[in-house]
Amino acid sequence: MSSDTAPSWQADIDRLSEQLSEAISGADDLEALRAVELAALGRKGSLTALMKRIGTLDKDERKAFGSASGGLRGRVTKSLNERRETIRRQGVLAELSDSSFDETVPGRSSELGHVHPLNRVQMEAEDVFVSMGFEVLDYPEVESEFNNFEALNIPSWHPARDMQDTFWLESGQLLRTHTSAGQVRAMHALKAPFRAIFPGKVYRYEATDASHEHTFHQLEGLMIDRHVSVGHLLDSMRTLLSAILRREVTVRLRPGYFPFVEPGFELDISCQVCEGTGCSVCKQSGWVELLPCGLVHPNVLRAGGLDPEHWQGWAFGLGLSRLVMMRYGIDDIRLLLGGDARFVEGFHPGT
Ligand code: FA5
Repeated sequence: MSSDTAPSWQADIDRLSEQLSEAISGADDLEALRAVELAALGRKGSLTALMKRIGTLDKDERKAFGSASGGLRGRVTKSLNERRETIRRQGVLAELSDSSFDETVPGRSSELGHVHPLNRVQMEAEDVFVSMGFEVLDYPEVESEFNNFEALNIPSWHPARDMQDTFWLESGQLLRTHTSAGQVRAMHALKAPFRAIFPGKVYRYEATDASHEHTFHQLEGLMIDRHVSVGHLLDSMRTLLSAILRREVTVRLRPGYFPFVEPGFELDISCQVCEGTGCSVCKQSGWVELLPCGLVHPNVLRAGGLDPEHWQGWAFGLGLSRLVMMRYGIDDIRLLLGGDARFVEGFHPGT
């Protein structure tokens, strides 16, 4: 464009283009280049300021100015990127030519992680239940007193509260003591009939030993339908245990009391750590308490908004941490969440 026809801003664009291209090629390291970039394209940069001039121009000049200044911005961005790449490459070459650099030293390989055995067993249990038509739900660990106790037929005066003391928050909420706290949540969230499991971490204020932790995992199962039976319940338990333990195990069923089921049962399995002969995990009894269950109490159905005249349910609360111990023959529950990486490393994919 000849100088007599060139618009007044063209000279400014040309001048800035020249200045910036010199500054970019003169930047010797990444820090200097970043300073050039900011001085040109930052909020108060020279090119940013130039581009803002579009607002002061006549309508018919704006298109030409926009295209010229936009073109300059594109070229500057490209040059900045190319220069950055060149500086990086020069840095690598300089390192390689350093006489103290020994390319024969083996590199550091990164370790392959392991899925924690708790997560592995949980995922497998989820697959088993999903194959039987269950939904998998996830509920909060910080719960209301209502969901954890009252809705489950455990009012504040009930002695069953003493069996599950926990950590209370100043807000009056608590760390859930069992996954059963999700039962009324599920009844309100899903339309009956439904079947669902909700696995997760639970907390209790309790002295620890080989089979008791203050923080452990459970997996709750809940089935609501017009007619359910203990037979359905036991069959689901059997399907789960044979899938996870991959061997025939002896189980026993005995009556168990939980205010939120009627009737209630305890399903124990023969201790897989000592094969029933007696050890610290089973407290020398040969049996491990694993799976309390029962038919949902009418008061709980009511708390979940269901009419016990029309709906029935069964529920179980699997001690997932103990199931993991039985699967792998782990003789102390405290190893599971102890945080020692060597423990997790012992469980290879596929075990
Ligand atoms: C309950 O938590 C009931 N919510 C279970 C239930 C659900 C009953 C639905 C009926 C219907 P319990 O406190 O027994 O029950 O715990 C259930 C299982 O969690 C136990 O069988 C045991 O396997 C495991 N468990 C209990 N306390 C601990 C602990 N401190 N450490 C590790 N596992 C535990």
